[in-house]
Amino acid sequence: MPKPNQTLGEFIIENQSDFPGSSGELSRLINSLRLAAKVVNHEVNKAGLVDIIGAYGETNIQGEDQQKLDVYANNKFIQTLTNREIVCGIASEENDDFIQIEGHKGDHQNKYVVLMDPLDGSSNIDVNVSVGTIFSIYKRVTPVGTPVQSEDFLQPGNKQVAAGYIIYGTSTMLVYTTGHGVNGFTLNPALGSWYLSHPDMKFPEEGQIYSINEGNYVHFPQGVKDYIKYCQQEEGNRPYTSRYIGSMVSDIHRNMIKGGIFMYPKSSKNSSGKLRLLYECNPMAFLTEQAGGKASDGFQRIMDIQPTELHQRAPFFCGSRKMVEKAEEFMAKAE
Ligand code: AHM
Ligand code: MG
Repeated sequence: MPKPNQTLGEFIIENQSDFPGSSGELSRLINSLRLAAKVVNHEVNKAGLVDIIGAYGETNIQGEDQQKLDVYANNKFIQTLTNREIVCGIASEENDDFIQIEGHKGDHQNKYVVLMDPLDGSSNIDVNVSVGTIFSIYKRVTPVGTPVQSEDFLQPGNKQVAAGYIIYGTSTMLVYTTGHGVNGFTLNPALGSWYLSHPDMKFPEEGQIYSINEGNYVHFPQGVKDYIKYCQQEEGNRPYTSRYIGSMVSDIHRNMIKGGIFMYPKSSKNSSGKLRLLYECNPMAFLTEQAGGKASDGFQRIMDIQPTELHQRAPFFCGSRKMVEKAEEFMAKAE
């Protein structure tokens, strides 16, 4: 049972049994992520002070402009995990292909792969709105001792051993799960320590917030249009409140605490929506389910989708269980 005021380091030691196999590899991996997160946090906080904001002049493989801090965060997480020889492979939203990490002995001995979106919502940096890092961890499926292959990364979300996000917000938090509930730690920037501030986080079963980019309304499928109208009707605890930051980590973090649904559906412009299954949907789905919520593509459980491509996208409905179920009802009815 988590104790308040515990540091993340203490929490990891006390909850070793939450780490499958308990060889210490996964806890060292989480330790490396929290270290890189502190460095990235420092840089994100400086964004308004130094000339680090603005497009970097590169375009990522999704055809979007990269911001300088995306590149910085991507490099920092990759460097930290590579230098500490803690994983055998990394896939990042910002890289075309996955990276094989052989280790200094060249023997490919590590067993975990990390998939990440190093700085989600980075278009918000210029306007001082919260951004986040999302990570997802799997055990490799190819034999230890050989270089990682694409099948090590193309695993369904239900095979994740851990996932989490860092939210660089009014305060910086690290929220993660190893499949034994969700715990949130807040960074004390003066001390550089993460404190257990949100033990055993739970999505309320039912909420009153819906989060969706309604500017795309005309392009949405009929089921989504009908559900939005339902959210706006005056009946019972409705109309709901609409809240959309455009930074998924922040939108879902708020909904997890207050109760709500986040949606990024497909549209007539984009047949699979926008969000990436491996870097964004799966880790947020694992956290959501571990917090008692539900995550689907409108019809089926996100974590049961078998990925076929690293940068594959998926429609995403995620949040309080009853709200997601209601949205799915509307989707099925409109089929
Ligand atoms: P990014 O990975 O390029 O930052 O895009 C993901 C972000 C999410 O954080 C957010 O929910 C979504 O894009 C917002 O998109 P839109 O502006 O289309 O509503
Ligand atoms: Mg993203």
